[in-house]
Amino acid sequence: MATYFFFIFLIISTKTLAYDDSCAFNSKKGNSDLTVIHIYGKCSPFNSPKPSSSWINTVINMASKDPQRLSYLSSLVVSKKPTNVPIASGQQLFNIGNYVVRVKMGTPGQQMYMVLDTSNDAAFVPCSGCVGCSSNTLFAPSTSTTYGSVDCSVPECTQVRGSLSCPTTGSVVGSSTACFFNQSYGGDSSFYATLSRDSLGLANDVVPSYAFGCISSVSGSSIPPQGLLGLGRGAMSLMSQSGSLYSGVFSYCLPSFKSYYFSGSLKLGTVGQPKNIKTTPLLKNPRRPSLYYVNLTSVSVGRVSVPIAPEDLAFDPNTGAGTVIDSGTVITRFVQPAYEAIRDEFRKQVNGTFSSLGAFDTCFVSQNEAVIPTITLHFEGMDLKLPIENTLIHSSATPLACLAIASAPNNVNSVLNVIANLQQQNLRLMFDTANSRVGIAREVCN
Ligand SMILES: *[C@@H]1O[C@H](CO)[C@@H](O)[C@H](O)[C@H]1NC(C)=O
Ligand SMILES: *[C@@H]1O[C@H](CO)[C@@H](O)[C@H](O)[C@H]1NC(C)=O
Ligand SMILES: CC(=O)N[C@H]1CO[C@H](CO)[C@@H](O)[C@@H]1O
Repeated sequence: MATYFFFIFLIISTKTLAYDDSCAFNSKKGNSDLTVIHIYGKCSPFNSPKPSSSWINTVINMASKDPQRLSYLSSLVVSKKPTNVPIASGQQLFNIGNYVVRVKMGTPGQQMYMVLDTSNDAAFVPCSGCVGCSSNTLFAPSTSTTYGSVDCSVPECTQVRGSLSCPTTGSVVGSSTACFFNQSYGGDSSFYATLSRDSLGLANDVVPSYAFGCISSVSGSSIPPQGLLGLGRGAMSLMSQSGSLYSGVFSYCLPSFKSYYFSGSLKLGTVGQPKNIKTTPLLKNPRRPSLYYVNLTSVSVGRVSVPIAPEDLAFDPNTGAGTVIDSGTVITRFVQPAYEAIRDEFRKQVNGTFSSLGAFDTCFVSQNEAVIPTITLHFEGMDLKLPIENTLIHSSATPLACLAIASAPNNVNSVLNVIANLQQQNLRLMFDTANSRVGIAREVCN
């Protein structure tokens, strides 16, 4: 009897170890809901090695890539030709790995993990035979009955490739007219992809003939193993390519970085979206059609409206200045004068002794969180009061807490404020591209 129980226990525990139901990516909530997991989360295939340092160090580590991400976002907004959407340099394009969803590419569907990227339109997937890709989940076009490469003559080829012209020779797929791009990055590296079409399976939906870049070679430093799902606003984005299926609407709730075991969700389409949600208009920048620009008008710390020069927040399509909501930057960044004004007011109200830790310059011994002032972002028509866990990041080793926002790198292109992941966690952000608005509501999705 005891042996019998032990045996059952063994089966259960083995099963729990091998496969945990909480890691099932199948939607239980709705047909168009996908599970969103943090790249270092328990259910992520990319979580090994599990970060051994404390999570504040993990965040600091991840945030160390933010300056590159910001320079990528900024470099794109100053592009001279409005009709040519530049594809990002690979290093910066792939320098994002925060939250992933599981999708199925092809027929029958092959499981792929893709990073959510609200500031890119195009999608990229590492494909079989890829030279230099570090992934062991590669998409095999040859086993999909619905796969096709895209010809140079189609408009999508120009859209994804920016100002590069189609080559007449050198295609690796055997046709000299296949649309491909060879993008250099990081000085001595490049990646090579063929524009392709195939069915994209998202939860219970299928987007037929979805155009994406099939990566066939990477040289130099390796590209992260996961694919990239472009959720931007431009022509090649998932919303544009899925047309009436989702009516241009999606929302996500990102789980906390800290919650190793939990997942959030990506809801596609109008069904099941929050009904009573405050929204703010999206602003259009023709020079950077992918980005979700919003009108941030002021910032408060506690009851104090922080004195920020209007030009540090103002939207300017010519310079790219303004505020964007991005799923790929780790901590929220304000241009330096705006950040310093917010920080100084915060310090004044917290009245401690402050030290720096990584990207954070306002760390202090936090005794009573109840008296920490609330930071409110005032958008046109919508206020976002940041929950305390989106305002402070705690060190596990010491009693230190840090203000979890930072200054944008102070270089030439530093005109952009970016509302990033850490400030978005446990909120539902709903992007309505058809009606040009974004809504934010509190939702604990951990
Ligand atoms: C892509 O371009 C790089 C240099 O920019 C070159 O070294 C590499 O061979 C090219 N790859 C292909 C497949 O054409
Ligand atoms: C942003 O909102 C303010 C206040 O409502 C308004 O005066 C300004 O024109 C808006 N800016 C843009 C670019 O829409
Ligand atoms: C966070 C904190 O402790 N704030 C205190 C700073 O000092 C003022 C005045 O002494 C207090 O009212 C705040 O509570």
